Amino acid sequence: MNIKQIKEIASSFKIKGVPDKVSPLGNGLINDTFLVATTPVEAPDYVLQRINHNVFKDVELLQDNIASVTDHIRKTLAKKGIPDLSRKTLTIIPALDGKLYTEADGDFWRMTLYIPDARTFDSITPHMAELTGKAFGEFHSLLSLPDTPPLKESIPDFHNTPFRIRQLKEAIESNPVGRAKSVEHISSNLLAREEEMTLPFRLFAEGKLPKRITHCDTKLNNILFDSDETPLCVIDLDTTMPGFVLSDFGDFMRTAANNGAEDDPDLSKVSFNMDIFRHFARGYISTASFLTPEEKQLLPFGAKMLTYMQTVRFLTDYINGDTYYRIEDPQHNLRRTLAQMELLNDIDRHMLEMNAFIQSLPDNEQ
Ligand code: GN1
Ligand code: MG
Repeated sequence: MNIKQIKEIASSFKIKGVPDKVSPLGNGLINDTFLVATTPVEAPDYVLQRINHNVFKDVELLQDNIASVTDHIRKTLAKKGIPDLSRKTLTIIPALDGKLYTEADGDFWRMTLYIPDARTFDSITPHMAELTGKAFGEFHSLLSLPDTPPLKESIPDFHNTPFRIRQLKEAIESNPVGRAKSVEHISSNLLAREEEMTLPFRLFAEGKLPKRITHCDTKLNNILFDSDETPLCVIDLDTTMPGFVLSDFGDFMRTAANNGAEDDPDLSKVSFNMDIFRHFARGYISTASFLTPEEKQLLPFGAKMLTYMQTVRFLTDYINGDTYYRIEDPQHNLRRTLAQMELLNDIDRHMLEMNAFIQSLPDNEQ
């Protein structure tokens, strides 16, 4: 794919101005993302993405979901009189034929408006974590309103822990590239925790835990911050679908409260940051007015379950021969697995402390 082709694809969307410069954007593991700068300078810039069709089988459903979410958020914020809406949620740019995506040479592409002077982070301060917690509580509140449109699952069983465990067992069983034996000490450790890690799914089946609309990829680098380091909006809405709020809370903790990197080769750098946890949790609970006592109590468990699930997913991809995540070298998924496992162990050590902190917070400070 060369620059000229990418510019041509950009021109098949309803853009203002003419595509001028194309550069790669972000570091997502699934889609390919480009910033398309336009001339004249007054014309907005755009984010063009090649959708990973291997992962997102139904592009129409995917884009309809995202449009439902962004429309709902925009309308609700507008009713509240909140200004600057094009910085507070993503704006989908339709293709010239009116569709929410376009197809070129068997690939699917989509476009959103680029939000200038905003950025993502790989680590944040406690103060920013508290503001981000508030923003997430608001995001979940907006998507818990009675007029929230129903969403479908863009990836069926995406944050379904029992399903992810089944996938790991299947990978070990079929052992397609002969790696299963070399990681048996890790897989057996993970599989021994099956009962513990599937608790929310049993509670849901018993009617004791609700599903709401959740983002399902609340990693730190999917949050856009304004130039004053306040959170603007959540991006990467691909996996927004019904789920447990503990899952979004937990995925944020997994990434923002890790003192190391998701794939850190130096395990001594990987540890859980309680200060980030406390600030985020305080912010989140202050705006998440819908939380039931069970949902609130399970928030720390979310950090554990999401880190566990990500460890299972990275290990499964390693055993399967790296068919899912973008990798930098053949050991990358193993490195990710080990780093996530290290974090999981440290989260375990902090569970009592986290639970006590959550219980000490008033239900809703609003
Ligand atoms: C993927 O594309 P990205 O980096 O936002 C993945 C998430 C994982 C994450 C791990 C659709 O997200 O579920 O948590 O990598 N997205 C999909 O870094 O599988
Ligand atoms: Mg992303």
